[in-house]
Amino acid sequence: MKDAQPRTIYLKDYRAPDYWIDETHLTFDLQPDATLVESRLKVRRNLDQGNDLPKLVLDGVELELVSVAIDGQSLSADEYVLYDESLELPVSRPAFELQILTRIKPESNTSLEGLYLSNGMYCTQCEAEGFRKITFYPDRPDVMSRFTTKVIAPRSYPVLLSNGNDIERGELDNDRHFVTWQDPFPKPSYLFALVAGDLEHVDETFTTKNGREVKLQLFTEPRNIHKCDHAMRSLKHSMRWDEEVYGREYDLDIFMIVAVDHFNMGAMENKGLNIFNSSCVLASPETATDAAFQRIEAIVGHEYFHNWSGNRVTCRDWFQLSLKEGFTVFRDAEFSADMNSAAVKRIEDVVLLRASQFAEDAGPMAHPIRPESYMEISNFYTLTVYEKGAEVVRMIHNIVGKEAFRKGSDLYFDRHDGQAATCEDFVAAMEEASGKDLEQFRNWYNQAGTPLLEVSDSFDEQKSEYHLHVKQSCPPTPGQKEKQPFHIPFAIGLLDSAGKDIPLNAQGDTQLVLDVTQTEQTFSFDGVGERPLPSLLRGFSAPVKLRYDYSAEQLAFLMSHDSDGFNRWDAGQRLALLVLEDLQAAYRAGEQLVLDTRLADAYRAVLEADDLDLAVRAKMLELPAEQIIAESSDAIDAEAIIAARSFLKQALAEALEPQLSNWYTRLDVEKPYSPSSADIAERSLKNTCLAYLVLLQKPEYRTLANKQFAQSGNMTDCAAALAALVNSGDEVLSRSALDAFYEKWQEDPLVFDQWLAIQAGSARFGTLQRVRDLLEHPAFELTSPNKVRSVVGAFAMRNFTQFHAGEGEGFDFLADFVIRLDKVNPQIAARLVTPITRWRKYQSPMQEFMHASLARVMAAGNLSKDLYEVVSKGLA
Ligand code: B3K
Ligand code: ZN
Repeated sequence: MKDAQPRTIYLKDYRAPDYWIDETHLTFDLQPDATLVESRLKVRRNLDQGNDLPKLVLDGVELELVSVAIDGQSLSADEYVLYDESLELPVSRPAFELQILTRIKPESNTSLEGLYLSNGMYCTQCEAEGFRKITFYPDRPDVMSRFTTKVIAPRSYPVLLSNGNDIERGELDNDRHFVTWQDPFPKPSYLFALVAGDLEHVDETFTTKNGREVKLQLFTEPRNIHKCDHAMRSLKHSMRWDEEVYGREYDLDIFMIVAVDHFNMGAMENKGLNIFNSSCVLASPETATDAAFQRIEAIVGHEYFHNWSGNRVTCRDWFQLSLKEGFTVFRDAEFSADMNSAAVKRIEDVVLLRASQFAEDAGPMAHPIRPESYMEISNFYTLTVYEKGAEVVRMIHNIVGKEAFRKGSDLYFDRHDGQAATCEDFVAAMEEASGKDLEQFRNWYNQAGTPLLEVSDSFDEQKSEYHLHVKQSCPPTPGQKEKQPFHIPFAIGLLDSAGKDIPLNAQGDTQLVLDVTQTEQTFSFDGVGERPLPSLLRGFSAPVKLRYDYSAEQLAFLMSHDSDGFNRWDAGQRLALLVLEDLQAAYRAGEQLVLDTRLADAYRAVLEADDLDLAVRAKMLELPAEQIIAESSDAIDAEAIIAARSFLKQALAEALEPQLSNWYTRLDVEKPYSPSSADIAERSLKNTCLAYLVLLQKPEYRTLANKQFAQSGNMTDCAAALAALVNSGDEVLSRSALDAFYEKWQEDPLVFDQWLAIQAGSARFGTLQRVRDLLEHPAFELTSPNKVRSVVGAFAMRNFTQFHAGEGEGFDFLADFVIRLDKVNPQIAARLVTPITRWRKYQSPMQEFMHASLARVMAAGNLSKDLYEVVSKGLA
């Protein structure tokens, strides 16, 4: 176990490494309980750090050291010092060869970091600090080395993979064989990977723009081999897209993807050998939803794009994580936007940001996209580093423009190819290529918290002048009381009374990106003939909260007239939030809740409009999630939020029944499945309508849902119908549909996970008792992050209604579960505990319940470093 109080690491303490490792030669002799790892390192003093020869300190955790030798001379135990998490070696020459033999136990590694077994397959996860669980090494991203890896295993593991190109293979005694891999590109240890198993593969080739033939291989367990097509197609699209949009070409002869069931996150970009959570790569129409198809395309793209933004140019230290993650999320978002509906992609990303990243920014773990300190780096793979990081890159794109952005990215890649770079290097390249001053913009890298833009306006009829007054502020976050003003690109347009865009300058531009740089600023527009209605923060041009005193009528007007598709959707969200606020107030005052007909009229207009694409229409009919409503209030009143939102959903279903049912009937047509955006849009609108209709408690709609459940040939329609039934409140119908689904799909772990998540995530069905029962299901595994996320994640993070029900029983359950999980998988435990660390934002008595549960976790003692950091900051 770890120290009671883990050490905090600071960015300001960064020092370049004392030694470089020019070559790394590894030999793995794989055994479940005793894998031998031999490592031969060519070590060289980093002379920039001095001419002396300090001790060589290597990272190493939970390793058995078998032997260590320098230039062929074995060291005796008194010549080195072995600490809990490091090995200190004497150095007498500036360059030498170091040979270390260690023994590890993959079969008992449930943390899923380092080398472990998943369904009998060996695989690795080294980012961020997993390599130190494989062998002693300077496990830091600025030490880049050329790796050669020999994998030895019994022949019952026919597939043996590592990074780079396969240079030798052969047979050995005792029914064993080996394959040797060589990666010509220097890389940090976090990009190392190894896989060994009884796997099948599908193969394709891709010819790069310069005519290089690349072999593409996707490996899975034999039972899943029919689920690889979509990922393979997505990979080819990604490779082409990166050539066309960023001029980036693939650089090895082979690119491999392996699907594994036990994985802590979505996927990992190991050089030439990406390892994927099977849920993020395997899909067939019968077993995967549209959302899964789109997620796969995005993640395959994301990992592939890392080959340049992450691998060829990597990070100097983990504080720079957003350098590769924020940039790569931006790249994958643009890729998805190009492959599908750009408007829907933007809406989904903003929903994620508002529902979850804003909460992170307002919580006890708030950190800038480049954090200043951490105890456990795994805790900083956050929505802030990833999603807000991507928004920061998007803002640079908005400020410098498309062409200069491309020049800047070319400069960045060329200048830092083969290096470990910093966020500053990225901004400097963008600044140089564009000639724009990004000095103040750098505050986005240093300051945490979500800025607030408070906007008011005035109109001088006589002078035909319109003024926008903008005030920016940012709430204090842990360790940062005062904030400097941000440079905020603020995209706006002005609508006339007919709903048309007003020209804003002599060039006739109808949209401008205003540079908000001061705490208070006024922007003036002349030649404006009538008082306009402003359309603000178009396309969500910056990750900020916007306050402007729109009336319900103005929002309804924007919903049907704004030329910016994103803002049409956003006006609907704002209108719904206004209505929900009034409903919450009425609920608290004990008054009867009544539907605001202005919202019903606006939603009716959405259903009846003839100029709206179906996917955006579906999004416009979705009420803001409870988390978003919560985020917009200063003190969260969970009970009032739940009451208001569920009333509103029901009331809208009643008010819009004819239109909803009309759309459902129009779209309920049999056709072969395709994950094209047009078909996804149709299914999305159809299932949105169904979800409303089943709330009406009418037998005909339940029959519809039942029919769709029984007859649909694709998982999107099947799962949507099941969720509708489970949310309908009809216990008998829900049970029988769930049983039928289970009967059919129990052998497919990915579908079984959906069965778990639909129950644990249901506002009606996912009660605490049901969740407890699911944990007892024979197919539930505590060692599988996918299963844990499907039950406990779905309940605590996505089932606002049931998680907050009662008197904190859900919080206590979460605390107990997290304490238990911490012994198995600390990374996942630390993630799951987050909801109860946000107790300060809640009203009494919810706040006290949450705090008590969180305190119980701390009191359990002996916490992992991961969990300790999150809980201690949550209690501070
Ligand atoms: N780079 C990995 C994340 C690794 C997380 C380690 N705790 C996946 C990705 O962002 O592409
Ligand atoms: Zn990534």
